[in-house]
Amino acid sequence: AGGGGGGGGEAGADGDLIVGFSQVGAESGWRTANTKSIQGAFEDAGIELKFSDAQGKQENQIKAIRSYIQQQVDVIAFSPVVESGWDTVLKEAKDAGIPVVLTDRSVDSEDDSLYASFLGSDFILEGEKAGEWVNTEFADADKVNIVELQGTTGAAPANDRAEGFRNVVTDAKFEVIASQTGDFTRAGGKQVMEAFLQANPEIDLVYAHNDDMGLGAIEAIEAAGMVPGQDIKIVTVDAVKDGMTALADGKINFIVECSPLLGPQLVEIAEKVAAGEDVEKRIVTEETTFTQEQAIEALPDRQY
Ligand code: GYE
Repeated sequence: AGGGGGGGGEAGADGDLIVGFSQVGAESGWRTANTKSIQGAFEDAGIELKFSDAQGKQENQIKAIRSYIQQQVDVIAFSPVVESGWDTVLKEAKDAGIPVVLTDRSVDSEDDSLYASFLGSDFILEGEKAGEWVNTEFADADKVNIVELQGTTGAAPANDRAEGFRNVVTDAKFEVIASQTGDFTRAGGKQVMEAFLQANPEIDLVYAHNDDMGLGAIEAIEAAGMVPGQDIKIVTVDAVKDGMTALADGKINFIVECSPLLGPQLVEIAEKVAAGEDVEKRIVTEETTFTQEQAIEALPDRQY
């Protein structure tokens, strides 16, 4: 990789290429599957991947990116834990001539020349899909009390899934009576749901920004002597195996898919940008939604 001079853009054969990747952490089933997909894809391609886990901290990601710049890797990829605060370090990468690929989550930088490409889901659309199901499911209801388990504060999927949901759940009969972060973890979802249940006797629906928090909410609802999926309906995002199992069991009512299998596409993008080829600035992941019947059907072949 790199060799002398500009750092990026000088790689020859794949065997030569070095990619540095900074992962968010290991907060959810989704994240574990994402890490596996990325590590597996680079291994299959015979490309050296330097991997670091930021344990949910932006400062750790910034440190990792700076160290990749110093090591003159050919490409830097990362999944930004939060949306804001990246301009300085992205500028450092740009000045060093190292292309950056945003993976899974985006940044809110005004200057899109700071990165080569953004590969990941449309989180606003995911929130809208959850909201459309809610509109249909509660078409005949007079009043619907919703509690929301938000993802990590400041993270693109938390911001956008909240926004998308509110874009379509607009009827006056719907009220989000409580909304708090559960940090995308099962423990966080459980803890916040316990507090929601104590403070609000009438909850009709949980909107959880990921399966793990929905699974935590199920535990809290059951501990309170209620039946998840019946007494309180639950809609989540991701469609990882544990979430799909809960959906098949009727404990979750609907899941919007968010695919973590970004590895093979990331390899392709990294090879192209390292070779100085053009890539699309935005590559959107294709996704579906699941009802209980669809979950039962999909589960046997589910990879993650
Ligand atoms: O939905 C959640 C994970 O950024 C899309 O992060 C990802 C989200 C995913 O912790 O489970």
